[in-house]
Amino acid sequence: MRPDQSHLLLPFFYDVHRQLGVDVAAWASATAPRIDESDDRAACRTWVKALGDAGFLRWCVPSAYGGALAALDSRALVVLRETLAFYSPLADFAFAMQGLGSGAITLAGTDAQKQGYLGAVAQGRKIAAFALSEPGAGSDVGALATTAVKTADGWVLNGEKTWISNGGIADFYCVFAKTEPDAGTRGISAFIVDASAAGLDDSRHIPVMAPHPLATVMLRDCVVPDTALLGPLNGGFKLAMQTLDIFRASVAGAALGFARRALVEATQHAQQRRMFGHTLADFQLTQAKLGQMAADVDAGALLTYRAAWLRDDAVRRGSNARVTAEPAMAKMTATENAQRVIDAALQMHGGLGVMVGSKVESLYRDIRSLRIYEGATEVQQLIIGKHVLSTLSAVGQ
Ligand code: COS
Repeated sequence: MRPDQSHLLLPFFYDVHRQLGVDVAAWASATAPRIDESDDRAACRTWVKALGDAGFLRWCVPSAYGGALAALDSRALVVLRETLAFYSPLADFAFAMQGLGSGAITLAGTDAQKQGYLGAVAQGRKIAAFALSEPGAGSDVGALATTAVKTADGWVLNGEKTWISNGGIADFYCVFAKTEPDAGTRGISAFIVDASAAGLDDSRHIPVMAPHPLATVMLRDCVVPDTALLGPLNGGFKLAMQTLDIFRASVAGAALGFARRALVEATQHAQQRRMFGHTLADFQLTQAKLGQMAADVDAGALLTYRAAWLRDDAVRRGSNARVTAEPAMAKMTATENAQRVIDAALQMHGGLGVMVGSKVESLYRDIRSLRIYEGATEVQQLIIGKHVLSTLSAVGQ
């Protein structure tokens, strides 16, 4: 089965993205290993190795450190995630977390930090994780309570990180901690913490409805050297937000992959399933439903490609202007629309749709967390709302 990739002809994309889309679809449909995903952690490790061996993880880092292009390219991330997600949500997850977990190093690392981690990420030799959320700080990042205290030799970290993707299998974590506990978002710094660091315990696995490696990470008097500080002291909140600005558009890409797959499954089912002497596809009710689903997919897709293009164009022009509201719009719309599209596909399948093991049943579980992680839909609404207030009030003056 191959996804329809006619959207790659849109002017948002260059030939490098078009070729990438074709290559990853060919790999995922024919060459990629068939992986037993019953153990999510073992399967994710296998996917990271397979994606590394195939060269696709090179798109997660810049070329100076073993990557595919000079700078991290949002459209490439979107194309890769959209295509991988069409075939395997766990392959998409394994790819995405290598990018998200190392993204802050790409954006703000020293040369030594980049040398130490990015090449290994691109080859699949080191597994990366982004450790921001805490039991009391999910949407409200400024409320995080993990502390990093300066000592003569480095830093001592204490706290609890949770909902950490790749927790338990990561080789290193980009940990966000308070270095000035009373300064809110202006008192947070980032650290690279190796999983082998004394005082780090990532053994608490969190089982979820669409299995993927997720854990709570405890930091108890976890000592890291001065060289572990990532980016400016107390600049961690902005670094986290800049990282999310890039990867939120790619979450939208993954949602598109799920939604496109659901649309294919629904269409094929509608053309084969017979009832009342006709195929399901013969009924106007079905045609209307499929029409709505296709439009929902394309609405999410256009916002996603715009967000990725805007960021890549800003990087190309050397602009420091933030691209924040557009990825938020893309993530919100693509994930919410994908949920609706998948629900409609499941409904069209009738009883088969809820049968454990059917593709639409697993997609129904796979899509759900995308509306929550990397900023829930409500957070995206907040970000977009603030942007509207600031830009439209400026227009009115
Ligand atoms: N890029 C750069 N700087 C940013 C930024 C971005 N995308 N977003 C905010 N900032 C800056 C602001 O300009 C502000 O700077 P100053 O202190 O210099 O004024 C500072 O950061 C604080 O911004 P703001 O006041 O908007 O922060 P809030 O505490 O109101 O938080 C939300 C804003 C809710 C949008 C933010 O906390 C968020 O995105 N939360 C969700 C986090 C998330 O995705 N969690 C999931 C974990 S990852 S799986």
